[in-house]
This record gives sequence, C-alpha cells and structure tokens, in this order.
Amino acid sequence: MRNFTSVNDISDLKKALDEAFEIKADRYKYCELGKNKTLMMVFFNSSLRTRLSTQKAALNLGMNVIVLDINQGAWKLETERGVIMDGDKPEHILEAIPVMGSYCDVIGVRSFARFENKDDDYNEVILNQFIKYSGRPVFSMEAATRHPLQSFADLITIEEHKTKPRPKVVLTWAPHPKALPQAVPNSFAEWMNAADYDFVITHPKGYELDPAFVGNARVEYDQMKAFEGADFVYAKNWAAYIGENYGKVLSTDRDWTVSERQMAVTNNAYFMHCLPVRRNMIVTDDVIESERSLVIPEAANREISATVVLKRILEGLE
Ligand code: AN0
Ligand code: CP
Repeated sequence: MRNFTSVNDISDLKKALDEAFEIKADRYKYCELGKNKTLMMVFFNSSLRTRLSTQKAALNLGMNVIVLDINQGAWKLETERGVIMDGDKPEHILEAIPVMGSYCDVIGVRSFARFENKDDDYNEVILNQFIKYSGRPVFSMEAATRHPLQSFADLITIEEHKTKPRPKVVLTWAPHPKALPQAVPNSFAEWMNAADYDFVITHPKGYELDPAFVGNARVEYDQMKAFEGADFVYAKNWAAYIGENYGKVLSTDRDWTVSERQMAVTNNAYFMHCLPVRRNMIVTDDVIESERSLVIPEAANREISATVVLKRILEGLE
C-alpha cells in the first residue's frame, strides 16, 4: 500500500481484519519491519488518541517517530498558491512539505475541514498536497472528509462484539455547541457500507451528509424509530453539509442526546463514540458509563488499526 486515505485503499477488508486480529494477539510480531525507518506525524489540529496510538503503532513496528505540531512552535504556513506573503505566515506549505519529506520515510497528516471553502475541504487540498509534494507515502490521521484510522478501529470493535453476521448499526447525530467536521460520520458510513452491515443513519432535517458517503444506508429522521432493534449505536455530532449551511450549527436540541430513553428500544445495543466526547450533550453519563459502552476498547483498537496500516505501508516501501 502506498497511501492510506480511505477504505478504498484497503482492497481486502476481510484480510485486513484478519491482520488486525493477528496483530492484536501479538502486537510486536513485525517489530523488525520498521527498523531504520522514520515516521513523521504532522498535526494541524489537536489530538490525544491519534497522536498516542499512531506513535505506539510505529514503535510496535520498530520505527522511529518525529512529531510536528504546526500551530505550536513551527512557522505558520501559507497554503494558497499565488498569495503575496506579506501577512503573518512566514513559510509556504509548498516548501515545507518536501522539506518534511526529506527527513522521513512515511508521513501521517491531521488536517480538519476548515469550513472556509467547501470545495477545498471536499477536494482534500491539504492532504493531497502532502501526497503530491512530499515524495513519501502519506496516511490520513483525520483529514477534511474522512478519518479512516478511526473507522477501521470502529470496524474491528464491532467485529469483536457482534453476535450475528449482519448486525444493525445506527449512526446518530447528537448535539454539540461547536461546528464539527463531517469526517468521522462520512468515514464511518463508508466503512459500514463496505462491511455490508444493516446500516441506518439518523439526524435532524438539514444534517444530510454527502450522498457519496451515505451510499446504501437507510436514512431515518425519527431517532427513536432508527434505534429500534439496533445492535450498535454510534453517536457523533457534525455540522451541516448541504448547501449554504455548510459548516453551520443548525440545532443543539438535547432531545437527540443519547440516553437510556433511546437505548431502551434497542436490542441491548452497544454504545460507541470516537472520543473526545462532551458528556450530557452527546451522551448521558449513565450510557457512557454502562457496561454496554465500548468507547474505551474502541480507542484501544486505534493502536491496532494504525499498526496494520503502517505495516502495509512499510511492506510497500521500495
Ligand atoms: C473532532 C471531529 O469531530 O472531527 C475529532 C474527532 C476525532 N472532534 C472535535 O474537534 C471535538
Ligand atoms: N478519536 C480521535 O481521533 O481522537 P483524537 O482527536 O484525540 O486523536
């Protein structure tokens, strides 16, 4: 594998899952593979899980790791070509990227949607510049439209806990005070479609996701109806995608907060969230603390998904 930006870079999902369980049973099995190889992780946005789990994955494979936080200590980067750089940004990303590439063998990038220009976000302008100009394999640590390392960990977690071949999985929008990207729900939808589960998305009107990601999912605007018989409930907030409302918060209706009221109509569903989560906005204390909550094992599986992805990239290096 050269780059990893979406589920489409994993042609054989079943084999990738087998590899994940092989690595989970012995996470140091490929500890020689990354010898004298350097991973550079570049963060344009904050992180707890991605930062730690991806570093741990690289260490499992025997790699060296360098981390750069663009907004803390690095020069501020101009990202538009053609700009007269007389403002507050001393360096252009078109020099910075190849320089970063010269110090490492593999690059991970976190660059969220900025909500300034929908086309720039949905064309993945920043991530694609890294792919084009770094000269290195690049993987997404959450880009503007997808968070594939998270979705892969989510899939591993569902596979570990499901009790039927085709569980009912419900992705539900939940309220949040700030505008959040669609990357996590887009990506989750893409992976759930690829896994061919019974997949339902529920959200208030106006929060429709890009149909390219919704795929074969059923969209149900009545949250209680969507939850009926669910085996897994995956909560996430996102800002509006459609039309002029792109990037806007249209509702903070706490009727959509996942609580025992909705969980009661499920098939004793497991609760999932990628974290970080705002309690009593997205989910009540009771639900996130219940024995059906998978948020911690789900986060732990980020080490596994990252190890599989880095292993595959290392195997593809010349
Ligand atoms: C980010 C998001 O919603 O995309 C990261 C989630 C993994 N969340 C926040 O910024 C709170
Ligand atoms: N789930 C996730 O990606 O968390 P961080 O933003 O803390 O990395």
